Amino acid sequence: MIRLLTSGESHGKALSVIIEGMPAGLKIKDKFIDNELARRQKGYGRGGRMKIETDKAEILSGIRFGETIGSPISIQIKNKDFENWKDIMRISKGSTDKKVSSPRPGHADLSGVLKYDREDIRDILERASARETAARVAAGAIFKLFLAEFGINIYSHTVSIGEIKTTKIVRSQNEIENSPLRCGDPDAEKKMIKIIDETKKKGDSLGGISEIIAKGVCTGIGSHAHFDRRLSASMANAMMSIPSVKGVEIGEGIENTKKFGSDVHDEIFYSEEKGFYRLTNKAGGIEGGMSNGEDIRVRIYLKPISTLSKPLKSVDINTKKQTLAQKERSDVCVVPAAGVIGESMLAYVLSNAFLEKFGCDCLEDIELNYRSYLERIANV
Ligand code: EPS
Repeated sequence: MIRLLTSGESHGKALSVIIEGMPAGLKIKDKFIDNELARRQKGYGRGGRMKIETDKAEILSGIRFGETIGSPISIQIKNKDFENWKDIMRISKGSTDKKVSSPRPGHADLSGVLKYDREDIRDILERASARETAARVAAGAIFKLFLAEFGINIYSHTVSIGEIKTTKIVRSQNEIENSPLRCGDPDAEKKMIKIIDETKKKGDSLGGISEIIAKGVCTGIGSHAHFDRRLSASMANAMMSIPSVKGVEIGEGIENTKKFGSDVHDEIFYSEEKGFYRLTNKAGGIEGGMSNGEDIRVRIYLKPISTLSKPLKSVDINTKKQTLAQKERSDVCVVPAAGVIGESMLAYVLSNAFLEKFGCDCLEDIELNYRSYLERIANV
C-alpha cells in the first residue's frame, strides 16, 4: 500500500511530498518530474502567479543512482514567491497588520477560520490553495513511471469550459499537450479562449470538465468484494479531493442515467485472437469495482474557482459588517491544469490497487506476479 503525504503553504517556503511504499528498482528519468510540473503550470486562463513560479522538483530521499531503493521518497518544490511574502509568512514569532478578514464565498475561508480558531483567514487560505497540487503532481510523475513499466499510460484532455463543450478529438495527444487549453478540438478551443477572455474582463471565473484516460490497464485491478476496494470508489475519492472538483463521472455514467439498461451496457464477445472483448466502452473500463481491460475513462467536473477579482458579498469576521470578499490575485480558469492533477490522482489510485494485487517490494517480483496472472487469465 502507498502512503502519500503533502505539506506546504501557497506562499510558504516550499511544498513537499513523501511517498511511502513504492517498490525498489524503478528507474526515475531525470527530467520527467519537472516536465509534469511544467504541464500543470500551463493552460490559458492562469493568473500572474504562474509567471513567477517555475516549479522544479528537488528529490531529497528514496532514490539512488537514478533508481528507487524501497525507502520513502521525498520531494521538495520551492515557492519562488516566498521571497515576496517573507514577512507575512514568517515561521518565527511575529504578527502582521495585513490580516485577511473577509471570507470568499465558495472557499475554505469561513468554515476554516471558525473551526481552527484563527484570527487571520490567511492561516486557512494558504493551505486550501490549489498550489498544494504541485506536490501531488510530483508524486504522480513517480506513479506514472511505475505504471509505464507495465504498459499503462495516462492522458487527459479538456472537454468543456463554461458552456462550450466538445466530445470531438481531432488532435493527436502531442498536439493536445501543446495546445493552449489541452483540448482535442481546435474549433471548440477558439470559443473557449474567447469566453475566458470575456470572463477575465468581467472579473469572473469559469469551470468546466476534463477527461482523464488510462490505457493498458489489465482486467481485475480493484475488487467487487468490499466497498473500500472498489476501484471506482477510490477514483471518485481521489478526484473529489482536487480543489474545485464537484462531480466525477466514470465512462458515460451521467448520460447513462437517462437511458435504458439495454442501451448502456457493453456487450461481451469472444474470439481466439482477442479473447473476451467489447465493441463499446460506456462503462469507462470499470465493472463491479474492477477494471475490465478497456480504457479507464473518468471525467472531473469543476466549479468556477471561488477567488474572484470582482468579489462577491461577504461579512467581515471581526466587525460582522457586510462587505466584499477578500480580493486575491487569481486564475480565471484552471480546467487544463486540473486534467494534469487528475492524471496524477488516477496514477496514484491505479498504482495502489496494482501493488495490492501484485505485491510491493521490488519491481522484479511484481513483474513475475503480473506476467503469471496475465498468462492465467489468457488461458481461461
Ligand atoms: C490560488 C491563487 C493563485 C493561484 C494558486 C491558487 O495564487 P496566488 O494567490 O499566489 O496568485 O495561482 O495556484 C498556484 C499557485 C498553483 O501553483 O496552482 C488559490 O487561491 O487557490
